[in-house]
Order: sequence, then C-alpha cells, then structure tokens
Amino acid sequence: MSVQLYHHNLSPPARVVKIVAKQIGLNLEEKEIDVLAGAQMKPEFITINPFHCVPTLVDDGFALWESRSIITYLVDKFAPEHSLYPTDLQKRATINRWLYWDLGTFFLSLKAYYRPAITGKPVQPEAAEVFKKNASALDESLKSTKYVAGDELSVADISITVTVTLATAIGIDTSELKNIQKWLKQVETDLKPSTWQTLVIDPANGLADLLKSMASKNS
Ligand SMILES: N[C@@H](CCC(=O)N[C@@H](CS)C(=O)NCC(=O)O)C(=O)O
Repeated sequence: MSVQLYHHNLSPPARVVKIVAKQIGLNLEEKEIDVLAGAQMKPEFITINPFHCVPTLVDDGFALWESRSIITYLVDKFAPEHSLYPTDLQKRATINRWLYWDLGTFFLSLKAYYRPAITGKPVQPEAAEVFKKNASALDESLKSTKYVAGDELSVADISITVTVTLATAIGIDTSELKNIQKWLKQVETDLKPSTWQTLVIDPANGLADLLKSMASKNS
C-alpha cells in the first residue's frame, strides 16, 4: 500500500518531507492541497487532519502532521538503519534538539519576518534581526561540527537547510556567515541528484515571488 503525502509545492515543511523521502528512497503518493485557494478547509481534508495543514502523511490509515514528526517517523519505519536519524539515544536527542530549535525558534523568527507580507503589510525588519541572531548562533555551532548535529547528515540538516535557503530567497542575507555557507555546500553535495534545485532553491524562490506579489497586490 502506498504512503500518501498531502502537500503544496511551495510549502517549506512539505518540501522537508519530500527531501527526506527522496534521501531514503521512499516513493510517496503526492496529493496536492491548494492551500492558497483554501482547499485545506474542505471537509474531506479536515476529516484527515482537523488541524488542516500540509504536510500531512497518511500511512495505511494512520494520519500524521507536523513535518518534523513525519520525517522521523518515515526514517524509523522505512529506513531504520539510516544515518539520517540514528537509533543511538544521544545522537537522536541532539538531532531532536535541533529539530525543536528550528520549529520553535529559527523558522519561527523567519515566519515573523515574512508573514505580514501575506496580508499586505510590510515585512518586519526587527524580526529579520532576530533571525540573523539565530543564524549567527547556528554559524558558531557549525564551527566545530560538519553537520548541525555532528559528523553525519541528519534530518535536522534538511529541516534547517530549508529554513536558511528560504531566508536567502526572501532577502535575508547570511552570506557573511561562512560556516553556514560551507555547510550548505556540503548538504547540497549530499542530497540526491537534482534535489537541491527542484526541492530547495526553485520552490524557495517561488515562495519569495509569491510573497512579493501578495505584498504589492495588497499595498
Ligand atoms: N509546523 C508545521 C507547519 C505547517 C503549516 O503551517 N503549513 C502551512 C503551509 S506551509 C499550511 O498548511 N497552512 C494552511 C493552514 O494551516 O490552514 C509543520 O512543520 O508541518
């Protein structure tokens, strides 16, 4: 039975799930939900996910949302030996720490910057400063490790890569943070062929364009 992923092409957390699935060689049956048109509020989707967000995974009737819980579930279930999410408790705890940091701190500060654009309000420069402060902390940490959680590429690198590259696309410059730049190059090399362009760069630019057009339409 195929595993289904409800997603939207421009959704950053949905892209994280697709990248992880590709890394572990898992084919997902993708079902597009047009969140821009409000399709996530249709009763048939609400029945699957009352929180009406993408990504949502359905595995043999089991529905799961929140991208970071989905990616750890996918590796545990379909690639349990994979180094993207090792079983060693301390390695796993360190990866989880970065995933929670991304969800509750890093991506949140990025969202605080760009979210007003969706309703035609100006982006928040102070929020960009908070994001940059968080990025500097990440850069400092990457001074001593090759990947965010140690010596090996993990699901946390994939989640945080999507955050940093979206920031770049929407105009928050992190090019002076050299450890982040070096790490991004490494992640780009480690991802399966074509992933970087099709699931990281192009959709980040697509979302940036969309935000720009929403801001100008509403201003
Ligand atoms: N923390 C969630 C965020 C999910 C989220 O906000 N998804 C957006 C698209 S990027 C969405 O579905 N928005 C429509 C809605 O919530 O109604 C995750 O990582 O999966």
